[in-house]
Amino acid sequence: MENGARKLSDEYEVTTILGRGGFSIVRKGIKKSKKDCEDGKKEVAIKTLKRVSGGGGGGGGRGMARFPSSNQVLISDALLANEIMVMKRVVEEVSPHCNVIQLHDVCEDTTGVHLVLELCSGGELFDRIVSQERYSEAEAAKVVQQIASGLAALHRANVIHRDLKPENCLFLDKSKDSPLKIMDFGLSSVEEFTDPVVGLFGSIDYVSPEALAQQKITSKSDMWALGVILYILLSGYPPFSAQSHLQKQQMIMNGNFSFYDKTWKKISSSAKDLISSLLNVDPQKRPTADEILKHPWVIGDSATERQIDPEIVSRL
Ligand code: PIT
Repeated sequence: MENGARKLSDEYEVTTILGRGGFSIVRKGIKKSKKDCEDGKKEVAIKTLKRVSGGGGGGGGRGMARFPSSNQVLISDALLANEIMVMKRVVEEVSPHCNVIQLHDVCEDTTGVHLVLELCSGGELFDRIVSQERYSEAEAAKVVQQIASGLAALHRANVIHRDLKPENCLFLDKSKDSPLKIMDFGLSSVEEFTDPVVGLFGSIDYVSPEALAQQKITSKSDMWALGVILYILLSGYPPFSAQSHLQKQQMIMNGNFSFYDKTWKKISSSAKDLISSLLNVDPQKRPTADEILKHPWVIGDSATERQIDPEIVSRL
């Protein structure tokens, strides 16, 4: 990755919109120069983070501000700097890792910062599973293996993702064996640089009990989120669901989930053991990403080739 304040339009032709996040826009881009990116491709994804002019960023919460005249969401310098710091850390200490999105370049102009990223065009995790004809425990295990592998690399570099969810897991391309990539480090933190006692971040479905209790967030909080993802992958519904937000929070804090539903009768006990270990309210008792990679179900010893009920897939 090169540094410096070069103009985005000098280097890339920006084309279609790929997605809009809460505070950013992601568009497709094509590299203008003859030189390809490190991965030999010309197509990239460009995530643009707009800066709040004058800094400060009050009004929108968490450093965000929404100007009434435009519907543009702007980001404060602090959050922007955090995302860039995390991405740079990932570049220096993690990349290239096949399960973590690559950052190719950073361009800056008066409007904000543009992160030039690896283009993932294979779709989000759940969308892909829904469109598959065959889906088995073994395939779910392959997904868990890839997420755990990406997380292990991030955690080794002391990066905590903090917003791990299916929407942040993209397939590189549409091929059958496409790797799955963890992306969106907008809420991430580098363990030794950030106050570990950080308020409520991320989506409620995947948030850990310690985050709800405003306790220390560690890499184990990402492992909780992986447990939630795995529960949904095998059942089609989330482990903690309730009428009200408050009830849901209580269930999460008590680790109150079950395998009572008939859906779970057909699932291997090894998979259920793995979920139970990840959804342990005590972060210290949860396995690390490296430990997950050695788990018999993830390795493929006990994940069956048996088909998962199409009814489950239809709920994803
Ligand atoms: C793609 C395609 C797409 C979105 C992205 C990449 C976004 C990636 C991303 C976003 C972040 C971040 C790192 C990577 O910190 O639809 O290829 O906020």
